[in-house]
Amino acid sequence: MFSRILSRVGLFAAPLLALVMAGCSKEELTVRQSTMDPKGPVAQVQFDVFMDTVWLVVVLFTLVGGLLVFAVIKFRSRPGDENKPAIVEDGHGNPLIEIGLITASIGALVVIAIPTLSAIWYTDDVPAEAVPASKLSAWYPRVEGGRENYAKTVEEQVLEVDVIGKQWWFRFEYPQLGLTNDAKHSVPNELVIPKGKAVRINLRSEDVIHSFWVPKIAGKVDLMPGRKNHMWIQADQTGHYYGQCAEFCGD
Ligand SMILES: [Cu+2]
Repeated sequence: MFSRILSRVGLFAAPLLALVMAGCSKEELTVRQSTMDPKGPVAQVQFDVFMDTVWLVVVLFTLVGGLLVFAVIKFRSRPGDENKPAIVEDGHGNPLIEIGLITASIGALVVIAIPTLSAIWYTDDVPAEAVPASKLSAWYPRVEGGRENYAKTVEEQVLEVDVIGKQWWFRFEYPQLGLTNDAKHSVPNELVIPKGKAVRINLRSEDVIHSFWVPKIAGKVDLMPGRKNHMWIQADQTGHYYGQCAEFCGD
């Protein structure tokens, strides 16, 4: 009996599993824009929250699905059941099970809430522990007595980049380095940051709603007209990371 059920389940499950696994190959994960291939602490923390949730859901799915399969098999109709009354008398159920399920649900929410909330706090702004290594003086070549010698107050700051959303493109400005709003110094579409250093990103829009997104570095954050927004990013490896606006911002 069980082997027949198993073979039937396998008939559907095996191709489905193969299909799912095909989407999980390492090559699929290393495309230009992939949240499954984090290359910095912000993307890593967000990916970890995702995986925490996935594993919890896998456990819940197995429990609930397993109970369902168990009930379907155990309480299936058997030969001779035709003589039994079709409608079973209603009962209140088992209060212990009900309370247990409510408690377990709350427990599952708490288990998800802890990494989620800590990730929200962590990704909000450059964390205190990352600031010492990310000061401008730590990475920007300081030419003694030369014109590149920035004021001490500036060197103590974390590198900030202003990201300005435009329709179909982004403009990047580096105010501390004097690379600001003019045709010569603001940079379209290509953001350059030092490796392994936290960078604070100030987001604003000059037209419509945009969403700044470099999947391997950090999750998307919206740029709202008339509002300031911020995020921080860090790339732990040298390389080119592709991103895009995650809002349709034309027309
Ligand atoms: Cu846009």
